[in-house]
Amino acid sequence: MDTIQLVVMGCGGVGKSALTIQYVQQHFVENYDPTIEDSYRRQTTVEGKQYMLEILDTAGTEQFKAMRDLYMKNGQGFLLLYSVIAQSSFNEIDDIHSQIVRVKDRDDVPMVLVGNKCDLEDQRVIATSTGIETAKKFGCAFYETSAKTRMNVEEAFAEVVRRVAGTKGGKKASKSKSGGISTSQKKRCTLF
Ligand SMILES: Nc1nc2c(ncn2[C@@H]2O[C@H](COP(=O)(O)OP(=O)(O)O)[C@@H](O)[C@H]2O)c(=O)[nH]1
Ligand SMILES: [Mg+2]
Repeated sequence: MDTIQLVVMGCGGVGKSALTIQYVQQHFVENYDPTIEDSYRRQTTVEGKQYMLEILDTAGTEQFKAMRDLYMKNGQGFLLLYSVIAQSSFNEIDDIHSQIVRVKDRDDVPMVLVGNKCDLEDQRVIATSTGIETAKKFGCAFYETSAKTRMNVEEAFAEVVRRVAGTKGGKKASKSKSGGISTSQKKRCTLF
């Protein structure tokens, strides 16, 4: 079975740990130590093939830039998280994206842009269209998720795995699913 290394990145408090734990252990953590950086394993099947995922939930606690560069070098697929209720977390995304592209030294790194906490619709400050535009600019996929309700959690991880697998097989990473938030998903989100 192939192993795929995924890295979950984004500002403190955006829900990196909650999203990772929801994906791996199927429950929502209200309070998770923000300084814990850990990696998780989960098996998954994408397009009929099994993969072992090793998911690094980053915490921004690395003392040296070199450590950050190292996990970016080792990472094969990236989830770039912001919170739809925190403008500052969205402002950081450009920097994180450029750092990944610089370290990987290629601009087709398998990546998914994720706007998390979309269950908190009444507190939203980042419009869905803003997320879609940014994902288009990066040439990556886009999902709005909720680590709380589990909305789009499986979908976001599956998409990044598909992109890594596509690259591995020598095929061009599929971009057909980029910006892939449908109106129905959006509607489902506003229900909460
Ligand atoms: N309502 C809601 N709260 C969330 C969501 N994701 C994370 N949180 C909460 O936001 C806070 C920070 O989450 P955490 O996973 O620790 O963020 P991290 O620093 O990026 O790892 C915690 O209190 C979580 O319970 C979400 O999708 N919806
Ligand atoms: Mg965390």
